[in-house]
Amino acid sequence: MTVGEGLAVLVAHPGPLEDSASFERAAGGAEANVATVLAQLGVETAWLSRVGADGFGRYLIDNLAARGVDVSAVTTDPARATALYIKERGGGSAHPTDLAAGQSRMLYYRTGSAASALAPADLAAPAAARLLDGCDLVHFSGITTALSPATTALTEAIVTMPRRGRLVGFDLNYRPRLWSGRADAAADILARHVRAADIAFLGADEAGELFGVDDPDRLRALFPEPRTLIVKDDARAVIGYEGTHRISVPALRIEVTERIGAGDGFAGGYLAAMLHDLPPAQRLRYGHLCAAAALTGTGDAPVLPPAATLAALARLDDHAWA
Ligand code: KDG
Repeated sequence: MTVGEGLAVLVAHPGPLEDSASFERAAGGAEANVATVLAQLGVETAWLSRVGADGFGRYLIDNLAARGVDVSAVTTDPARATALYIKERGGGSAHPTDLAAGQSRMLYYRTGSAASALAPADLAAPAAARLLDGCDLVHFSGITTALSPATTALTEAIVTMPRRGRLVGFDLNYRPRLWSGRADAAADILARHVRAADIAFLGADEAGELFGVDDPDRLRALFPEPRTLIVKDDARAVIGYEGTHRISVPALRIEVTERIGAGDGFAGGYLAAMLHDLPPAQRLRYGHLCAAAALTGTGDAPVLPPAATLAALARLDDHAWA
């Protein structure tokens, strides 16, 4: 199960917003994206969230359900709106812009959204409790933690509630803008979540910004607790620490269309391979491949190649990947 906010995404055609006359609608939100990757990779997956009683909320529910995600624990809140963000993309404009081709900017319209009211009680609601009972993994990210004091309480509850054999996956996803007014608390709270997780994903750059450490081995020394710590040094490699074992798989060299969603692709690919009991190197390769699927499209949630193609690519040995 993944827990977090879904957002309607309006992807602007390349160029600054003043030049964008039309927008393509897509579904986003870190944990929703991870859920779609897991479901595409054959993992029975549910998404726990809240949406508004509006067209974007219905769109998100339908979009995830169509990709095989169980949405029975999504609540509709008539008093709040579904979150929205606009993805402004660089390139393709005669006007001066600070965004180069391939770069993008996120403009959030999510303050007070339906999902920002997610709270510990949502875990105890009948549909959620039933799903939690039988699930092997609960995954969320630091975006959910950052949305509001209620969502911080929710993620604290996820990491502290009795596990009953369930694993907890946590992706740091540090978004400074979401912590405004509580910036001082971010490092403490998110470090606690990393330590409490069974599988934690950190971007070296965001870890550097938040914890002042970006070197993978130093990050492992700082966070020895999670059985699995994954440090993504994006352009170069991803380093996975499994207990005392360290494994590094080089990044793929690909032509990037747009970067948002790559981390979710990675987390979903890694977690699916882990839940399918594949060996550690293949888990990291699945992560890279699913991230590549996100990097080569304009949406946030990747559309994956057929399972057999992914499996063959993930089985290629280190020599082929280097
Ligand atoms: O990781 C992708 C997400 O960044 C995107 O879908 C939207 O949840 C989002 C965020 O806050 O960045």
